Amino acid sequence: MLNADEKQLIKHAWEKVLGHQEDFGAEALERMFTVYPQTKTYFPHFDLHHGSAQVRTHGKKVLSALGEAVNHIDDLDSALSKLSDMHAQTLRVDPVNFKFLNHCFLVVVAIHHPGVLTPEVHVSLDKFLSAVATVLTSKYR
Ligand code: ZNH
Repeated sequence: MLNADEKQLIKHAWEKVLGHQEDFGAEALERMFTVYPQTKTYFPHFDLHHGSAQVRTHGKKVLSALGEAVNHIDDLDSALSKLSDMHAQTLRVDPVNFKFLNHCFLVVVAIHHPGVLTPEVHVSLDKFLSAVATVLTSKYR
């Protein structure tokens, strides 16, 4: 999984996300809904138009959860345990969609902080996001 250097790179890169959780989260979601429209089926109860307050609120929740995961990077299983239950038991999001959201989030970081996303940071963040997705889909059956 993630080695000590990669964990440091992630913590450092995350500082660039702090203060922008709502913007970056909403932007990642909006990209996901546009580029992978099948993902919209999980949000029939949301207004998905550009600037939607619901998307902004949800984007902030998702990025705050990711921030918590960064803070507990050595223990993702327990840090994400409740969310993992929720995604497995209630939301039942097809795991492929996590890859879509992760990709969109990386694009958002690249746009806003091109200098931050060196290949080393890119691979570290990619591994981290995959690890989070693995935990969130680990209780599916
Ligand atoms: Zn999810 C919800 C996170 C992915 C879908 N999420 C949610 C929340 C959170 C999250 C935090 C909230 C919870 C509460 O409220 O408590 N997610 C998350 C993360 C991730 C995710 C971190 C990765 C990274 N999701 C996802 C995907 C999808 C989803 C991919 C699809 C596509 N979610 C979802 C839904 C919900 C959630 C549908 C619910 C919403 C509402 O509000 O209704």
